Amino acid sequence: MAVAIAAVAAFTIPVAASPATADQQAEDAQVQIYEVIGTGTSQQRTQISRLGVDVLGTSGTTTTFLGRRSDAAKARSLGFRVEQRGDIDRTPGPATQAADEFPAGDEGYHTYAEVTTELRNAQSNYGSIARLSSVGNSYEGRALNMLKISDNVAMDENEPEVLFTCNQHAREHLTTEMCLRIVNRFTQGYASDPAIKRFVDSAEIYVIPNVNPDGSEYDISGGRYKMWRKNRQGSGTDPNRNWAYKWGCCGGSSGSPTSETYRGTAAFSAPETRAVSTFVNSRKIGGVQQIKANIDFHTYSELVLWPFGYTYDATAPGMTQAEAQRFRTLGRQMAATNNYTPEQSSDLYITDGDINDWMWGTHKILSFTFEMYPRGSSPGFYPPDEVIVRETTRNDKAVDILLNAAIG
Ligand code: 0X9
Ligand code: CA
Ligand code: CA
Ligand code: CA
Ligand code: ZN
Repeated sequence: MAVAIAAVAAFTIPVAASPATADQQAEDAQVQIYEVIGTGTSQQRTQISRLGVDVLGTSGTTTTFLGRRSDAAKARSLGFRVEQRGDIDRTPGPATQAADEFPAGDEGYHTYAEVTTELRNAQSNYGSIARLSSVGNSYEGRALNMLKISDNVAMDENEPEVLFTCNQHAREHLTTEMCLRIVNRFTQGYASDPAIKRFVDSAEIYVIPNVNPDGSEYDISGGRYKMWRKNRQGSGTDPNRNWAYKWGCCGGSSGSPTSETYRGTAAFSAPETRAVSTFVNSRKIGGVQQIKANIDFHTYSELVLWPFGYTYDATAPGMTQAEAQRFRTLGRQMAATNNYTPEQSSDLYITDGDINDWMWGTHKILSFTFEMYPRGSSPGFYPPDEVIVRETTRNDKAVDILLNAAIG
């Protein structure tokens, strides 16, 4: 109903209605955190995400979103109980300058410059197994760093390849730390740990710690967090709605540039997803995709998710029953090691244009999304840096399971 009224109003000569005070107007425009109770099913969560609001996470039967008062009203008119949790400052800033550090107390997180330094150090300390490159540039021109880890790293050997991607979403900083954990574990452990050595010798491991460096730098610029999700192209494209497989097909993304799930003007209109996809395409050699498996790390909700996200169906064109079973088995095995919840990604909510659907749908890459710590909305996207070690090592075994699946 609210939609119909708004549409009519657009064609009506504006009437001097009871003027809203500046305070009221400011309050209506203010983006706030809301919790929707009674969203225990994927259909219910899809109803919420289709409002075009910024779904922050879900836990049990509660879904947390960032939106305006009118969004909360829409959710209520769908029959949900909605509670307001707090305000958030989303004042847009100028194009992103390099951030010196994370906000006070969280310096243990790595800025883009600090990540770059870590990767350079990995290459210089472990040059025979670690090699730094870039798959392209972000919208604002930052190199999209990639570290390859393997024996004979300068050579393209006939070994199964595995890709770890992090930080598609700007504010999901814990994921960048996850990629750095993978880098450090497989380089520093090589000489002393036979299990690590076996992985590095028998696979080619690619790690991209910052798929969306403009967004993550923007999110921490000025010394306080901004709850930024998208890239920094115009009003921002959601990278995880911009992948080309069934892009925009199914009501799992938005065509409105200001939406937090804006899919962009076309598939791969975002330079970041375009660059990563071009790299993945380039790994198809003699008709055989070399990359066998991928984890794309996100926060939060403690989930292990697999495709397809565009449909509730477990099987679909390009996903046989046996393939769906493989995802389920592997997903459950990994989840048993980190105590996350395993499910098909559409069990969370429908998306179209996400990375897993493209990786699997286009290349048959076993592609998972991990939604990391925390399980519920506190501390949300900004856990203190004290948890980094615990919450990244928590995924060591799951990472090894994926590597074993790729090595076969
Ligand atoms: O919405 C997303 O892109 C991911 N969640 S997040 O809170 N990190 O933004 C989940 C994508 C997984 N795919 C589906 N749920 N279909
Ligand atoms: Ca730091
Ligand atoms: Ca090798
Ligand atoms: Ca190879
Ligand atoms: Zn995310």
